[in-house]
Amino acid sequence: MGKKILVTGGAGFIGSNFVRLLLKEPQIEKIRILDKLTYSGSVENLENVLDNPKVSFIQGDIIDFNVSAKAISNMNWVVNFAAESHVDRSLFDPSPFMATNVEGVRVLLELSRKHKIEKFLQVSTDEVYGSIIKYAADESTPLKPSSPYSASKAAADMLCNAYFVSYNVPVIIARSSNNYGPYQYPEKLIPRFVSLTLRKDKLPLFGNGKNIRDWLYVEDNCKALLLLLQKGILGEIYNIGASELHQNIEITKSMLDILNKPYDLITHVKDRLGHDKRYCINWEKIEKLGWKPQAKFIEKFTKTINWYKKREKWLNKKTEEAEEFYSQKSSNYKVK
Ligand code: NAD
Ligand code: TDX
Repeated sequence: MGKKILVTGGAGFIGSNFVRLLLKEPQIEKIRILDKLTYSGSVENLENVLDNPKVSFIQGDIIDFNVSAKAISNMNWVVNFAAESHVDRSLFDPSPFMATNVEGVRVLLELSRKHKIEKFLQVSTDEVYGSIIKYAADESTPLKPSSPYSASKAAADMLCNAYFVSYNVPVIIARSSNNYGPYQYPEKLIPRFVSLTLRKDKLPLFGNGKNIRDWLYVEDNCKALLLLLQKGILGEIYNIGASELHQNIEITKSMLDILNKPYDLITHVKDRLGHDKRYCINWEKIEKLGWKPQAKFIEKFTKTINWYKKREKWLNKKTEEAEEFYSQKSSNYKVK
């Protein structure tokens, strides 16, 4: 029997790439997407997907119990991508992060319990470990989130564990590193900098630009998530990384090389508050299930940059909105 799957946040960056992967998977009989369509979600991200008869779409908020109940009914699996996902926005106003990323997850867990869902996959992040100056965090490393965003994701992980232990809700947690690839909203480093470069604007590198992230191609992440649904052990946590550790300044210079633009577009600006210096995770646990990232970094990074370059009109439209946040709010963190 095929599986019916609810994908929350399926109109966002990783969610829309995941739905595309599911469409190639014969085991998947039905895909239902629940998405609020916040500023970062868009049905444009689901071009050539929504007309597939396997796919249905509900616009709604995961916090809304009745909407989520309707979305979850008759499903076998739930994958939760729905989240407020941008660190800088969480520093400006944490409240929507607590609402969606914590209370929203509670609603989905409660409904998964009620509807006897077979598997609930929570898409978490390597940011829950905080800055890892040396070595690599494994799944038992204590959580030390630095931003309201990562604190909200850590809280959701704890809630998932509590629902597994207390109510046997069949939860699996995936902690992925920084994804890159198509359909990412241009508030995030790579699409933002491609867009600003094409507009001949300055590239605001936070602080000294030496912060390190582990860059994982989105398709590899999606394959890992699918594998966890198929083979992951209930109640367990799995790190998903690529061991592609690069400083932001290196990423920026490679991007400028690919676009054949000068380095003097780079401008160092005031650092992000609480800016994590380095993320690095050990992903041997998922490797033992039979997953390895396939992407060759420079090849997929170049492909990603060219994907955005070809969609300059779309990128420009999104950039107008994204830059409004940075110009009006980000240097003016709210004190509540
Ligand atoms: P995104 O911002 O592109 O997408 C989030 C999606 O969730 C959007 O479509 C948005 O409309 C939807 N959404 C937001 N609030 C909602 C709500 N209350 N109800 C229903 N839908 C709602 O984010 P992304 O980069 O695709 O991240 C997806 C998930 O992966 C998030 O949970 C994030 O924490 C996690 N993650 C992301 C990365 C990364 O590098 N992008 C890395 C690790 C983990
Ligand atoms: O304009 C910028 N200048 C800059 O120097 C932006 C947008 C970012 N940066 C730096 C900050 C980070 O060190 O680049 C790095 C990457 O920043 P983001 O793209 O904002 O990602 P990050 O904060 O690392 O978080 C991302 O990866 C983990 C996602 O946004 C999260 O949702 C995910 O959990």
